[in-house]
Formats: sequence, structure tokens, C-alpha cells
Amino acid sequence: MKKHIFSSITFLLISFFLFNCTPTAKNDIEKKDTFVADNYTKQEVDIEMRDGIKLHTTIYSPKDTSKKYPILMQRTPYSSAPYGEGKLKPKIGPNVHLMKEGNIIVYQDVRGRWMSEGVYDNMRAYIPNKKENQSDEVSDTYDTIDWLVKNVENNNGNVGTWGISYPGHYATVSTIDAHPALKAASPQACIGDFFFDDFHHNGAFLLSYFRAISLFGTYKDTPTDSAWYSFPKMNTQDQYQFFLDKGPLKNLNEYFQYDKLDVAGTEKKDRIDDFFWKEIVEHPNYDSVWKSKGIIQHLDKVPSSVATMIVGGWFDAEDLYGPLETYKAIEKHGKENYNTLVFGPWDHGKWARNTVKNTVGNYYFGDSISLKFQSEIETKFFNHFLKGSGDKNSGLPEAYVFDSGKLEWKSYDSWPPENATKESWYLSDNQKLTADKKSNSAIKFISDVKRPVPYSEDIKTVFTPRKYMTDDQRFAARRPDVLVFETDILTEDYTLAGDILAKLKVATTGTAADWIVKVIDVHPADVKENNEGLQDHLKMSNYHLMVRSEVLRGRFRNSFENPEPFVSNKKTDVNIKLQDVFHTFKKGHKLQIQVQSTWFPLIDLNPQTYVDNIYKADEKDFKTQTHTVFTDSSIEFSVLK
Ligand code: PG9
Repeated sequence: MKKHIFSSITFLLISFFLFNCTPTAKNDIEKKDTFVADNYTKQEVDIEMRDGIKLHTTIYSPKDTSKKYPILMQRTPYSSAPYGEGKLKPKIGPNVHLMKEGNIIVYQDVRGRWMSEGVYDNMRAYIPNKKENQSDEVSDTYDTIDWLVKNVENNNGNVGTWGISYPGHYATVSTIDAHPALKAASPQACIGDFFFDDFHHNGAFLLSYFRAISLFGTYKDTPTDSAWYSFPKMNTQDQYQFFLDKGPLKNLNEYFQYDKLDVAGTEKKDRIDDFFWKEIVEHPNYDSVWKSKGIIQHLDKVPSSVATMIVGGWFDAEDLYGPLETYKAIEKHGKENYNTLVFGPWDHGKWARNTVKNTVGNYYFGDSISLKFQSEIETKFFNHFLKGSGDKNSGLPEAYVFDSGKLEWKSYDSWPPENATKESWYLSDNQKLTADKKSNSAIKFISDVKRPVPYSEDIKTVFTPRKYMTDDQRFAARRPDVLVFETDILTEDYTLAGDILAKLKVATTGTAADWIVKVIDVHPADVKENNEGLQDHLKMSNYHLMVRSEVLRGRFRNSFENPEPFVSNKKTDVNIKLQDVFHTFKKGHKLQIQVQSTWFPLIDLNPQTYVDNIYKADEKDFKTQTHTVFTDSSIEFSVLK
């Protein structure tokens, strides 16, 4: 057996940054957690796919063979480690309850990753009408399930899939043209489309993902249990200054050996290029490359034999579009499907954590929220469909959603709730958000590419963004290049339930601009209680809680496929869809809107002069401009009375 020297640094890094779970040192895990070793056996098999490629699959089976068990599977690009005889995960399965009651738990390295054969492709495109032996992730999942139910001892013939983020995406994939043994799938924070999740938001590049690109852009040509990629060395903790000094995105090519990509005749195995950076650089628009990779469009192929529970976090900085659009697409196409939604006050993957205090950054939402989800919702879902009757009377609600303002769960028969209605507020001058349309005046601000608006007060370098989603926005509100509009102090509760549409009317002296809109819950000044996780320089008094935020790269205002410049100084409509919220602005609070044009370095800088491809823009293209927001701009909310 090949000696496995899995790179623990990589494992620690991936675990911490992507799932905010800091695995304790190896010996602590062994010392504390022997449940898996005491109650499960582990086998590793290489399952052959229809095209001959073998996928490395790790199977944990209960030692108690007196009964049969369903199979719970996660397919992942992040490794099924640890590999090798006698090396076991300290915890397995979606949660500790499902681990302890006994299930067959399976992990598989997806094609081209870690110990599996094949060539990796990010968000590999689904091939609807595959020719014989043609493979994609759907067929890989089907072939794997087929092998498992036919070969794993003591299985009860029922399979469930689950995963968070990229593994969540593969759980979504499992539902398409699903194997008949698949009875339940829980895609969680599932990537829907890389043009709207993770690396891009409405055409803007998430510069804050810079270090994560290497994770997915380097080829490996043999199965390996050690990391074959490396992360760019920034040699600083001040990412704002780092990226400001770097200037145009093309200056990042050096970190991805981009220039070496086109060396004629270079064998793939000799290249040290990053194919994912090349994909991002050469496809700045929503073209066939990104479209083909999006999974939402194929969710008309989810059979009603598969029950789905889509899970997400209202404050998930990585994948918010994915879970919301996945749920809505299955609702739209699968009228007979059992399809439910759970959205809580979580950041990326927090619902899988075992912490009692549920916070996101500086904000505290309550105790045991994740723990109750695991025991009362997630475990119940899988047991009903994999061990129980499997009918539609699961006892679980259609939409189980947490009001992040009232700090309480609510159940609805649909999401958004049927009785939510649209209400518009106008961005008036004197910094007011008013219910009635104001005169057509204009508010100007200078958008300085040399001094962009920070997306957070925190300067530190991130692997992927997380905490900013609930950050206090007073630091931004006090900048001249952030426009602020707020209601009077609310005299009664005001509940938003569903998406938000910012209908901006803007102009610029330039020919290109980004537009960012933030929705903020301004807390009363007399709030005295400060939770223990609050950063020292902050107080809950007058806390400006960011409830939702979104960017639109202005060139895509009319089409993500066909960008177009602004006409200088011409009043122009820019509509920005902000993802769903469920938040009550309580009596005594204020609802505030902020509008700005830079958000650095969460996203890259817009040159503010139109160029064909910002990834290839030169220093000379970046120009400070004066932008204008007209006061007939409005925000349309989904309101629950
Ligand atoms: N969706 C998350 C991610 C994808 C790609 C890069 C970094 C993060 C995730 O899988 O956690």
C-alpha cells in the first residue's frame, strides 16, 4: 500500500477557509474521537466508470451487521482523506446523529481530483444526450450509485447524497437523471453557476478569491494523496494594499504562469499553468463556457423519486445564488417533487458546525441554531426518506426560514411566502429613503480608483470572503463616495421576505462603472448589550448590520452576454437583483440603503473607462470619474405584512 503522506497543511487550510472548521491537531482528534474506529470499518475501492476511468471511493460501514443501512454519499473535490489502512475520519456523515445511529457513509474523489483518475474540470458541463460511454458528473454519480447498491454489503437499497458548497454542487448533480436508488438529496450552499456564485457576482470578479484559484486550476496526471497545487505567496496580511499596489488584473498573471500557457507544443504535464485563471481571463462575459457549466438550467431533469432539501445561510459570502436558485428551479419544474428549503442565520457551511453560539462575524443570532437544525431537521429528512416511509408526510415544512431581525424560525408553505407583496422606496436627497417619489434631483460623488471603498474594515488577507456579510457599515457610511439613504426611525416592525430589486438611475463622466447596493439594519443608539464576539472597536449601539449586498458590473446592465459601455453623462437605468432575505427591521430601527461604485478588494477595480476585457486592461485605462445617482432611483422590496 503506497505510503500516504497526505499534506496536512493543505487539509487544515482547506478545512478552515472553506468550511470555517478548524480541525484540531491530529492527535487531539485521535485522542478525543474514537467513535468511528470503534463502530465502523473502512474500505477504499476504485470504481470504474462507463468510460473506464476509476474513481477512488471510501466506504465506512457499521460494524453492527445485524441490520441493513442506507448509503449516504458525498462526492468532493476536496479529498476523501485520510487514505490508507486504519486511517479514519474522526467524524463522518452530514451530522453526528446520522453517524451515531448507523449509516453506510461514502466519500468519493470526483474525476480528476486526489486519488481518482481522469482530468478535472470546474463545474463540468452536463451532457444531456450522452453518446455511448460518454461521461460527465451525472453519469459518474449514476455509475457510482449503481456499483454501491450492487456491491456494498448490508445496504438497504436506498441512497442519499449531501454536501456543502462544491460537494453541495455534486449533490445537486446527483438528482439529475437520478439513479432509481437515490431517494434523498440535500444540496447545501450548492454552487449553481460560477458567474453568479463564488468567483463572479453579476460580472464583477471576486478578487478576494485570488488565493482559491490555484485550488482548481492545476492539472495532475496521476492519482495522489498529496496536494499537487500551491497557493500564491502574497507576503502580506494587508490585502487591500497588496491589490491596490498590484494595479490591473493582468499583473496577477505572474502568479498563474499565464504567459507560459501559449508556449506551442508544451505538453500539458510539463505546463505549470493555471487553466482556471486562463478560463476566467479569457471569458469575461457570460458566454457558452460559463453557461454550459451552470447547473440551474438542468433542474428540469430531477425525477419526483428524489426528495430534496436545499440548505443555505442568509449570510453566506460564497454561495447564496446557488441554493436559492436550485430550490426555485426544482419548484418550478418538479410540481410533483418533494422539494424543501432551509435557510438560517449562517455563513458558509456554519449549519454543519457544533458550536453552541451562532454568530456571523460580529453579530450574534442565538444559541444551538445549527445543533437543532442537525438533530430536528437534517436527521429527520434523511431518516424519513432512507429508513422510513419515504412518503411526502415527512413532518417537515416546505420552507423553514430564520427571520434574522426577530431572531426566530418561521415555516411557510412556499418561498417566498405567497402573501409577500412588492413595495418601493425612493433614494431621495438629504439622505432620505422615502415612500414617495421625489423631484428629479441628482447626487454626485467622485469614484477614485486610487482610493476605492474598502469592503470591510478588516484589512487581513482572506482565502475566501466570509465575515463581511454582517459587518457594521458605519465605516462606509462616513465616506463621501458612499451615498446613504435611510428611513426615519420605524414606528412598527417591517419584514422583508424575498428578493430585492434596486432600480438605479445613474450617470458617469466615464464609460464604465460598477454599482453596489447594500441593505442595512440600523440599530437603536440605546442598545447596551454587546455580544462577546464583537470586535473591540465596535458597539451594538447604532450598529449598522448589513443584511444584504450585491454588485452589478454596469457593462452587463442589459445583458450578461453582451456588455456595453455607458454614454458619458447620460442618465441610464441600472437594475440590480439582490438575493432573498428574511429580515424584520424592528420598531425603533431604521432601514438604510448605501450605494457605491467600488468594493475593494472583495471585487476587482473597474477601470471606469470601457475596455473589451478588464482582465487585460492597462494602468492607463483606470480613471477617477464623477458618478451621479438620480433621486428617482428606487428599491423594490418583497414585504410581508
Ligand atoms: N463554493 C466554495 C468555493 C469554490 C471555489 C473556490 C473557493 C470556494 C466551496 O466549495 O467552499
